[in-house]
Amino acid sequence: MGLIEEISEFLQKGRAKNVKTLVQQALDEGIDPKTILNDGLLSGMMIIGEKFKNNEVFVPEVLVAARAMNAGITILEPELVKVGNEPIGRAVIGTVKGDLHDIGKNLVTMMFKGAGFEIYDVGINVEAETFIQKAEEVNADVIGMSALLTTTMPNMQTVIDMLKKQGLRDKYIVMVGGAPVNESFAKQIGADYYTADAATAAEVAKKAVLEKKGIA
Ligand code: B1M
Repeated sequence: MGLIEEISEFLQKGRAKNVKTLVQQALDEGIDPKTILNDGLLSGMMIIGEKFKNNEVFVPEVLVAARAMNAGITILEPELVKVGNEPIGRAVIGTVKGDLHDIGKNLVTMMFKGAGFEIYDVGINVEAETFIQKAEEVNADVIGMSALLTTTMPNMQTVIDMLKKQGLRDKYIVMVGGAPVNESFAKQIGADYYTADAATAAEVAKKAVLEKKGIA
């Protein structure tokens, strides 16, 4: 079994220590951090997600796999986050109210850091007011929201509606993402951008901020 496959296997078993060790070993062997992330960690988590859906594994197994995923990401972070000198903008990022999933949100945070953003991670289960208050407090350019449940996706709209009510909608670039979210939902709720993955989110955010500031 190859190293990347082993990382995926250990992640599925929730063996955080092994995942950490093997991710470090893969980096030491010169394997591209993005390959480790996509083909090792994320592919392992996809398999767990599929098994969860089919009732082959349950919440405790998913939870330990998620811990192993976060452990692996911690080792990868310095490699994925190669920050430039000048912050290109500020972003407030969180998972919407009612939603406790944080792995995708953490990846988005990391990729934004890598793209040169100053990040304000407001965490999980975030009230609409909190996104807005934080954005106002730090003079953010971007509000990024993640949702993993069909039941929590509408809470993204709550934030956008609240921004409109407060006359703040045009002040911020609003970005949404997460497994159940898609382009048409993003349009429907009036978000500026939807992206399917964290790396693209960071690229799109950078371009949008530079355009808004008239730099690009
Ligand atoms: Co949950 N869960 N979960 N879960 N869980 C899902 C989401 C589910 C699809 C599983 C399934 O049935 N197949 C399902 C949702 C069904 C639905 O709504 N249609 C589900 C369910 C039902 C639940 C519970 C209700 C289960 C229960 O209690 N009975 C419960 C809800 C708790 C709550 O939030 N209130 C629950 C709980 C949990 C755990 C706590 C056990 C754990 C979370 C641990 C944690 O996050 N620390 C967990 C996990 C791990 C999953 C799965 C297996 C994996 C999610 C994940 O981390 N994926 C998931 C199955 C799946 O998604 N296939 C599932 C890896 C992560 C990198 O992907 O977050 O999608 P993701 O991020 C991607 C992109 O979406 C994008 O970038 C990333 C890739 O680069 N992205 C953005 C994300 N945010 C973005 C924002 C952007 C742009 C891109 O711009 C701002």
